[in-house]
Amino acid sequence: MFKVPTIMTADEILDKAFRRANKIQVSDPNYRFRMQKLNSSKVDSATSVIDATLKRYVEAFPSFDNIPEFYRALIDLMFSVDKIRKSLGRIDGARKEITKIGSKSARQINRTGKTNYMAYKRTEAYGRVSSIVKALDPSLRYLDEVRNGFKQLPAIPTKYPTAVIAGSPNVGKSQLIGAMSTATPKVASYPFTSQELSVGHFMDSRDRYQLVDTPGLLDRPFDERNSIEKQAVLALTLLTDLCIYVVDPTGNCGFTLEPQLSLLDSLFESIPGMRFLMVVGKSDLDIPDHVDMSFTESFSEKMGDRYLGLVTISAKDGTGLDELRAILVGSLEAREPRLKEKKDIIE
Ligand SMILES: Nc1nc2c(ncn2[C@@H]2O[C@H](COP(=O)(O)OP(=O)(O)OP(=O)(O)O)[C@@H](O)[C@H]2O)c(=O)[nH]1
Ligand SMILES: [Mg+2]
Repeated sequence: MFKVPTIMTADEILDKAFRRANKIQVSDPNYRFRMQKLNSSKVDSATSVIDATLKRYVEAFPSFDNIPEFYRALIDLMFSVDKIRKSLGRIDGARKEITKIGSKSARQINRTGKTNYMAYKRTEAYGRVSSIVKALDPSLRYLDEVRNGFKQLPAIPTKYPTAVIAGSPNVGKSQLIGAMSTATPKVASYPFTSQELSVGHFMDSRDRYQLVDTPGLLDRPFDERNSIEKQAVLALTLLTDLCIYVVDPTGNCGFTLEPQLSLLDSLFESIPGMRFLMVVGKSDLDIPDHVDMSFTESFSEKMGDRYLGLVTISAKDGTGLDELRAILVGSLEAREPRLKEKKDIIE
């Protein structure tokens, strides 16, 4: 999604530049002019190659002010936006300095009559340029790592109204995303958690809506997470402020209601601003008699306007899915402006 070319090391850049310069041939019957042309062209060629190479790198990186917040947060998590910016700044500064050295040296070469001095000026320029490029090596290597990291970013469009799906393992999250989606949900990888996200879409008469399932991220209490995972969860809040919380009261998932509700509690406490829509699933199965279904009242009280209500569904026979879609469409339209990204980096 961010197309950045492979970034060469300092030595590779210098090799390329000097190899190009060494191939230069000039013709002039006059020895002095010939030497002048040869030395100034070599300096010019070497510094232009370096300038063009570094410029291409700097321009290939996205401008972090213009990318969706979700991606900026993930990149900041994997690397450091500040360090990337500084590295790019250093490279751009070096590039300008090298261009200056190139034109100044070429001018000096073209002004002198002494052929020894011409060669000396060229060697001197090479030396200065080499040490500047060599000093960039750590920045170049860092940016190449960042570039490789870009490939791991999950490909999730940010322009569609989005809801994230959470709930204990086996409650039916994947099944729900499949039943709601118009096409087979796509799977995207989520950096550092080695988790995958699955992304589905559905349409109402006008717009496209997006559902994101996060296996392994929102199915355990937040406190049991390491800090990377916590931040990964928080990055999700830049994508959406609506969470579909799936509860399975039938016991089919292997959990009673109690741990499922305390997970919801933990997500509510730890993800600021997230609104929750309770989805009670597997309605095609019987709920055991001892299960107390009055829990919803306390949630509605506790969560206030962050509680969007309850829908009973079955992903298996389709019960309640239309109602669920209608509630999502209504609630997502009222979402915060910050979540409405103007730009998108996914086609
Ligand atoms: N009867 C019935 N079974 C369902 C329904 N939804 C899901 N299941 C079953 O429940 C099991 C778990 O469903 P998944 O959709 O994989 O659950 P999940 O929440 O994605 O599970 P993890 O990804 O492991 O957290 C599967 O065997 C599904 O067939 C439903 O509406 N009715
Ligand atoms: Mg699943």
